[in-house]
Amino acid sequence: MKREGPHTLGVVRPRDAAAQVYLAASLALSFAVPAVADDPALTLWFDHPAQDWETESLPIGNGALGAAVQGGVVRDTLQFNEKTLWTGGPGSRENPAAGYDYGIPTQSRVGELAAVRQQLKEKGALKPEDVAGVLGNKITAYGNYQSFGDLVLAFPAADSVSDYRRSLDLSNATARVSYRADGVHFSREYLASYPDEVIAVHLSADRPGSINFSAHLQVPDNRSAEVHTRGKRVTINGQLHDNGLAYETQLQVITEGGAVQTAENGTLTITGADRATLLLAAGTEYAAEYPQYRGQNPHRMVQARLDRASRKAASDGYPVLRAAHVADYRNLFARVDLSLTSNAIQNPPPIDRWLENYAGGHGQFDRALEQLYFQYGRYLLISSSRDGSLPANLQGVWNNSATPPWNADYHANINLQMNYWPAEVTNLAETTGPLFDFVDSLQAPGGVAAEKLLGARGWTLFLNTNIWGFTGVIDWPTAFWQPEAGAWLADHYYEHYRFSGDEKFLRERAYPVMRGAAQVWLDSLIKDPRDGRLVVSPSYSPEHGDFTIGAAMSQQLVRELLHNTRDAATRLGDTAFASELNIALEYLDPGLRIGKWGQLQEWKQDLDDPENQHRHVSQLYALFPGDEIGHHTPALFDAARTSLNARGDAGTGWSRAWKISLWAHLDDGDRAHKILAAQLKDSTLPNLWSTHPPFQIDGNFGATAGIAEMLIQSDDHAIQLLPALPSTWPTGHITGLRARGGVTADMHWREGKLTRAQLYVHSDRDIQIQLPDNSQHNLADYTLREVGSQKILALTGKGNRRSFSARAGTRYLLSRNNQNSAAGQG
Ligand code: FUC
Repeated sequence: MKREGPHTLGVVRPRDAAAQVYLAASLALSFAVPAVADDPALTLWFDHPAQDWETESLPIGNGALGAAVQGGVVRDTLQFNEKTLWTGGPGSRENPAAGYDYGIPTQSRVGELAAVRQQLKEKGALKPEDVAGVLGNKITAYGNYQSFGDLVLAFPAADSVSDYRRSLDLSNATARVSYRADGVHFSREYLASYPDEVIAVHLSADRPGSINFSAHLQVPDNRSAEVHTRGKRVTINGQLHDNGLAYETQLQVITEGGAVQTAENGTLTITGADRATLLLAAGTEYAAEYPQYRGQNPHRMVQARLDRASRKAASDGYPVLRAAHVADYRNLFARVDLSLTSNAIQNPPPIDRWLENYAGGHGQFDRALEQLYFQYGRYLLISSSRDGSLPANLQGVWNNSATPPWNADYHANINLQMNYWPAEVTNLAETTGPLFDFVDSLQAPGGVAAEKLLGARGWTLFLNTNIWGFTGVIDWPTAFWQPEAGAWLADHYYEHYRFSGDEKFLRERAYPVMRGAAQVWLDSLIKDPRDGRLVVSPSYSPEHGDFTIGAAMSQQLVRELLHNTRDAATRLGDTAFASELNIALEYLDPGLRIGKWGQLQEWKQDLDDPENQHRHVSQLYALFPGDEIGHHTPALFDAARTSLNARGDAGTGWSRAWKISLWAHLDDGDRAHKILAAQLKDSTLPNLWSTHPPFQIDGNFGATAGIAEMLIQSDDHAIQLLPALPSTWPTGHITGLRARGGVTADMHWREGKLTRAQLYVHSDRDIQIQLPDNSQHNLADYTLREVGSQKILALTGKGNRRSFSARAGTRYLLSRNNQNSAAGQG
């Protein structure tokens, strides 16, 4: 775990005034409920308990733990998860004879691979079923992400219930249920604390002695379960039947006033309390270590966590636990503020109605919903990806099923990557820690996979992975062969370096992974007999068409990886490897071709059908998230637009989300916004979870990234401010976005024009600023000042792209001339 030492109240940064207000308000908690009012612009609320887990849960999480707030008045079920509770893997009894093989066949498949390559040389294309018949692998014991269980709270029936509200406030990552029953106002607050490693539920009422309820833990029957009680604590532990994975969860109640009874069956009964706090910890013996993936029995860890949190809550009270959580969360969340409305929304409708009434972005409520949806993506990422646990899976950390869709695993032909698209640009770089730890842990099995399946050195994976080092292949023809997945994941490391400029990270973390991923391709690219270029074979454009040689996405991904690795090798003095990469790059087919109807070709041959509206738009990788196509490549830029137009604006959740970023990179803010609107109308559930369908979280993350890409873009060439501002967002501001090269940017705009931008630069460098080439903007009308000294700096260059030399640790203000100060407020 990479913690910076104990998180205490001291982590409240003095400049984070809001956190201090929360702290003060929490400490002043009295019988008046709710203690802290929700921030209306950042709150999702329902006027009823969840009637359906998928569409109405309100999620909380601390990365490792997640919970879905249902909020029933008489029976409240808090379904919870811990990321490492999976069936399958080593020791699975699914098919004892076959066992678990990481998807990697015992015998090398290099001979079969050579045969497929030969056939492709001869025929040019092969049906996916035929390739899967030769290279696919019947798998067993892949496993599924599991629900850990439910914390069930039972309350006395009430004659009259009114004012019911179930809400989630993104400004402080707390959920709340409140209602009036028989004249008493009750409140339950739910949070998942990262610093204290527990889920907490705090129950209060405005009349002393009125907290009466029972609480028990319930776990699914696919495991052994022993119940132990000690004082006001209940423990359930056992092993999953499938793979023997040891798990444990503990629940503690702390009350003020009243009495607690602990029954042997594990039910805690609380009577006549003024307030009560429930604390829950959970874990398994999982360790991310190939080949066994087992560590210590979780008992001590779970016990220690709950002991620590309980001591804190018992001596200092729940407000202190809450304040530490809020401070920790806001340290990440509060970095970015987006405003698309001129007045903050005061009384938003319940989220299901708000979404239903959403009419495509016209009017304050629509824009406020878009704003909320953007921040929800950031909230979900913070809640499902924190250091010390696994990365966000297809459902983040939230799953209530024993057989979730796609096993709730990690798909790496776009989905896992998309989960992390918002991380850097929306200033949540810390959330990438679990992704890098996870990909690091794939090096060992991924090395065996590369050797057995490709006959290559280095490491890779082929499409999907679980928590058990699955790096081999499945046998589903539609998607089983994507060995470029390793290249794509390795590029995330380099992106982290490009945004942060962190040389130590490049040397110690990024480079070894990138080098291994690149090695695979040095060993397995082949020479295309047609033109002598180096190509990927067999190559498959996700998840349609035939297998061919050198499809666009394969080539683009490999080229980006070799390119980045070459740059890193040169920087780090690995010159021999840098020259090997240079030679390969010289002969590598770049996967960028313009076809007969002006499209960007998806395959090396000109096979594209203008009627094809498949959800994957893989040939556009080079436009986004790659940056090979941009203003610097005008012909390819136009071809990308032609292809994207033909593909249409529809799609599943993640597919629409990708298209938001793609249109943003084609400078078309209105088109990006049109897709965002469709995303909200047709690919979003009432609780704002994205739906494929079913619920799949990548669409949330991809859309949040898309909104950021509408407002800022950066590459080695320039930082583009407001590159794709839609006409429906005439006035607004965003603070705290990040650009490559260690820059943090705030922007204010009015009537579609940038009024001012502030850039905080973290290292000495030349910065090129680019404003949109439209009639609204002329960079000559702006003045650049150093904040503090007020010194005016010259911008050199022409048109809307000009540069200046920036100094580390300095803020620069770019403001539109002839504006009175009010106009600058945006
Ligand atoms: C990719 C997509 C599917 C689905 C799956 C989890 O294979 O093409 O649509 O999202 O991932």
